[in-house]
Amino acid sequence: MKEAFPGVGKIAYEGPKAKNPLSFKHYQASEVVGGKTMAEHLRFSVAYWHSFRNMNADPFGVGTRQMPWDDGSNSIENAQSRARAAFEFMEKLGVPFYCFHDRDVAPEGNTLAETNRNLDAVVKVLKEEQQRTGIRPLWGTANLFSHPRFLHGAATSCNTDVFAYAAAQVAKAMEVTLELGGAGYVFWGGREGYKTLLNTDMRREMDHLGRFLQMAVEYKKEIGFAGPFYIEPKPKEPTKHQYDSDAAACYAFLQRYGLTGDFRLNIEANHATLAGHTFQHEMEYATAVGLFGSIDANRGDMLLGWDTDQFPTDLYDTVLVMLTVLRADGFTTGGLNFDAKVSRESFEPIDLFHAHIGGMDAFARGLKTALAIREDGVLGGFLKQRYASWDTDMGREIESGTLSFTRLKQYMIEKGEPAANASGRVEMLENLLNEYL
Ligand code: XUL
Ligand code: CO
Repeated sequence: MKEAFPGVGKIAYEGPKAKNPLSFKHYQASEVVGGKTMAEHLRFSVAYWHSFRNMNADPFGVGTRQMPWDDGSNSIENAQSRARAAFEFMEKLGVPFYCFHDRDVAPEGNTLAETNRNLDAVVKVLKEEQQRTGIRPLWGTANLFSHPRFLHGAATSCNTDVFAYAAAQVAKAMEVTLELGGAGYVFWGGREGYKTLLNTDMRREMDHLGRFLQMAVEYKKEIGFAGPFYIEPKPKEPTKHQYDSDAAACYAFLQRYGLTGDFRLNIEANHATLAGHTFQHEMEYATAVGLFGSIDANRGDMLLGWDTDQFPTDLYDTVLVMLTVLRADGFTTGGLNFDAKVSRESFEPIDLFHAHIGGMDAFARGLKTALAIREDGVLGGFLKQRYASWDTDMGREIESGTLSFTRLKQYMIEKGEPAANASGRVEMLENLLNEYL
């Protein structure tokens, strides 16, 4: 097969002073930092949908991207050569993982049976390419939102047949993810939400989604898929209110339906900001409640209120997030998936390399900076000192649940006033962080 990216070789690490834009300045896969290689720390993944299916059309114009390997048809042959182009790209870039929806990789047929056959035909090529390169899925997922049948949602549809179709589709997507050796499986609630409560029974829809996910867990055990399930929180878009709106809403939902043992969260930067949180807040919350799993790495635009899915280049963000990832002891089955698209103006195949190289270097710098901050111990020391009163007998007794209101009342009546507060030193700490960038 003709090369999809002729003239581009394997992207090499050339160091921070290199002028070659097609080189890594900071990411060196084999370099050991903080006890692990950078590849092991960061576990980069390419998103098949944005990099190989998204032509970058917008409401005002058609797609602009050049994809010379793609004939634009819905044929199996085209899907197969697209898969080969994707693997050529990922191999040259040097990432160990990719993520995909079932409908990204193979075309939909006239019936579910035909669609499943199409998927099998492309999975055969994905498998060959995986064997050739060693690249495998970080996670698979099902597209339960593009086809008009899902216009009222999938598991939360008012139509039981659509619920059944979604179940059948997820079962197949899980089988395929297992066959490809995927490390995990994602549920992003595509249209699991609503536009207006005038036509929506919220309680019933949430119960249906809960039951859907319980059935998915049962099926996972039935087929022997050992990897974790992830829910990917997002507050809005495509629906006005999505049920999985943020990490806290997902935690409540998972607890209500008895699913916390089988699910973790896939935190996406741009979804966090749409929810009115920071990327780090969502990461920190997921970590605090024991649900941190994986990351969809991207960023939004401060001035735009939708999911712009831009490549992550903000070092401040990558440092803060890597501090949380390190505090969580790093990824296990998860990783950093670039759920990001090149700009509509960046339409040439080579732009896909520039975008990913920038994202990988930004996270490599985030990792190294976060490690340096931890090594110096200044932030850690400050935190320890700030909570020092909790490391006393009284603090420990409150934390372990042995102190009551009665005793605390007695204690404070005797003491009269709490010990003086210390400054939070917000600006000093912000200045300190800037010293490391
Ligand atoms: C949508 C989104 C999805 C999920 C996978 O905003 O992030 O692409 O990552 O379905
Ligand atoms: Co995502």
